[in-house]
Amino acid sequence: MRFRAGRGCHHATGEVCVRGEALPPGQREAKGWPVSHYGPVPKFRADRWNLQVFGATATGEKHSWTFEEVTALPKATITADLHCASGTSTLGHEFFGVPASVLLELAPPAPGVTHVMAWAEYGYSANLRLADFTSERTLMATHRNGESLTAEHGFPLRLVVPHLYGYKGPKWLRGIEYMTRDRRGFWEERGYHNIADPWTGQRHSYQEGERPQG
Ligand SMILES: Nc1nc2c(c(=O)[nH]1)N[C@H]1C(S)=C(S)[C@@H](COP(=O)(O)O)O[C@H]1N2
Ligand SMILES: [Mo]
Repeated sequence: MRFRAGRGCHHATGEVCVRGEALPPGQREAKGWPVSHYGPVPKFRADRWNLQVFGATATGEKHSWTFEEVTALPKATITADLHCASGTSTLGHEFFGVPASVLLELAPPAPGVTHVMAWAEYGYSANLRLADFTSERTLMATHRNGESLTAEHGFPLRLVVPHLYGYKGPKWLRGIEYMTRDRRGFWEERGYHNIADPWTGQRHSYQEGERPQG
């Protein structure tokens, strides 16, 4: 077991874990920043791109931002590790972008919203409990380590949910759907765990009965 001072995970509640391990159980550190996703890398077209918030919004209306408008939104920096459920992790990314809290303020959910679906190009999706999306470290990243995201890593916008496995963070993010009940996303429908907490090893859907779902 390796230890690294100052590292720790954050639960959806924002509570800091007492664990000091660098890596969640069963993970090994990958060299560099490998690219991993299903399907092709989409081409970015600024004139066709938008970010939408839809579903059960407080006003009942759909919200939409152009790329220019997203660029002008308030930004923040977080340091985060990425943990792929297949067992590799990359550590210490500095992500810069729009905190989920900014979006929640600009486009608030209706009172009955319990979950969100994060949508990407080509229909990739990941469902999150509302508490995971509203976590203070959840961020829609435009930059990593001071540079614009590359196409392979999600340019122009990528969701980062540091306290969950990587499949909960769509690259090429295009939409947030507010939901009043849970629905499984792309990998969640294909045998991956609905919650995806790396610190308790929630990789597979068959584990879902094993622990309280928080
Ligand atoms: N749109 C989209 N986003 C995605 C995926 C995908 O297949 N499509 N794969 C996810 C998975 S399983 C992981 S581990 C991370 C990998 O991110 P990286 O390629 O930047 O390392 O992207 C996530 N985001
Ligand atoms: Mo992954």
